[in-house]
Amino acid sequence: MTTVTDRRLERGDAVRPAAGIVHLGPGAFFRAFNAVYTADAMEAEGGDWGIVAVSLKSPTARDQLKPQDGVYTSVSLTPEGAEYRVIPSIVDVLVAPEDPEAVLAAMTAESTKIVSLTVTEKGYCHEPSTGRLNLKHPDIAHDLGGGAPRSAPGFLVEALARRRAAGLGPFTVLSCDNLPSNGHLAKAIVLEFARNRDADLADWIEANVPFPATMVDRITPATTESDVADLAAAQGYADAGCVLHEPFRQWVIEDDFVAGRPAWEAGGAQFVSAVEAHENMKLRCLNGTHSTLAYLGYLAGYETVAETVADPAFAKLCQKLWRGEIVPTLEKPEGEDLEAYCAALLERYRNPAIRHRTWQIAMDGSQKLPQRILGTVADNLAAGNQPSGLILAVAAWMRYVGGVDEKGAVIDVRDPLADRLKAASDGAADDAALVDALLAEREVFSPELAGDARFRDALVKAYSDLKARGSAAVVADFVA
Ligand code: CS2
Repeated sequence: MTTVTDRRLERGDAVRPAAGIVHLGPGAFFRAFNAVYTADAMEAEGGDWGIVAVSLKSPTARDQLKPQDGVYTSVSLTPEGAEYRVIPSIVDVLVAPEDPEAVLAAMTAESTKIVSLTVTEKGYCHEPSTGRLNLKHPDIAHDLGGGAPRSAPGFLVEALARRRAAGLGPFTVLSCDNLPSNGHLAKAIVLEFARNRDADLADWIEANVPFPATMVDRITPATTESDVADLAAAQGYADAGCVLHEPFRQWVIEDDFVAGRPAWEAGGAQFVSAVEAHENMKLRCLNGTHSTLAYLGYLAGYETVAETVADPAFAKLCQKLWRGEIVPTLEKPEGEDLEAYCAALLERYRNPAIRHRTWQIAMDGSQKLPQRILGTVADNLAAGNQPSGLILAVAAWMRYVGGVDEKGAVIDVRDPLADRLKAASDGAADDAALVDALLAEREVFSPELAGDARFRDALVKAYSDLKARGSAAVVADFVA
């Protein structure tokens, strides 16, 4: 069978751009998002914005992409059918643990103007409840010890230190993860790391390196083997690196770049002076209900988001959360209509062509809950409202991390704190003790929130209710 590379050569567009970006985190989201916008920018305006994609962990992306020259297919799944596009933005793929010096060489190349990141929440090695760098994180402790870096903060600081020593200018650090004020968070973490190494270096970074914040949005489920087979059947070529995603995409970026940037606006990116209101809207409205659907939907036996919201009670749950608990906490971002935004979200969740597993979204809840749900809960409590729906979502997370589903089957819980959370659940004498043990997890819950009796007592009730009656019945009652 021909490959995606042959297909591209047949079309005659074999000239590749030179590299201008190093990207940490070459997973499906990056391929469906950053690399697509960059392809749009280069098609519209040219420029040497080829991307060196770096995996900090596994060789999977390299093994998929290297044999096909970094080229792959982005498949847009509309309810009416699929649209295929070959993306040529990736010019090299590196695996950091195999050769950290090669990664540092790319990051310190004179031509590198931007280092962007999609390393997921846990890649920041921070404490999600406070946003501080976790100095006890094994990779951070290792990197501060001075060996070849392993963590994203470790690579960023080492590369910036070398650029400074060599008299090269800095690069822009562009966080594209679902974290609140992701640019400020990345900056705080990099500075804290640098300060633990060398105060002068930290001052230099603070004065010279921009960390623009971004809001990123495109639903991109993990690619499966059957997706690769479907693409081969539909298009007649093999592509192990393909990605599938919804048609919708939105990228809002603070326009603060030290050495230029691609014309991402050619793909529709919005450049603004402040991103925070956009980020909060997206994190709380989309990711907040995504996580809610993931835990409650998984417990109710639903495999995907589309299946979950096909149950009218779960669709109503989203609407009730948006209207009653989430939107009232938001500042309206410029150019957005919050009601229309939420209505469109439900349509996106309903897209029957997207198989986004509740299990996938349920991953890493300890890293996701604070910015997706707990901040909204705290704002409601401060305003004197009881956010009963979001409390139900937190109780469902507590059920989920206990590791046993409603039929008694084991749940494959993926979370950096999975063992600790399971031990806390297993050691508890009753439901109240279990809730208290999980609330004592300081990486997730702030002392103020954990100590709020309105929250804690409602959680115990919701947890017991879910355990006694099951998620589907509890959700149906809640929206009745
Ligand atoms: C999802 C997100 O996996 C998850 O936790 O909530 O990846 C979501 O699909 C994206 O943020 C959409 O932009």
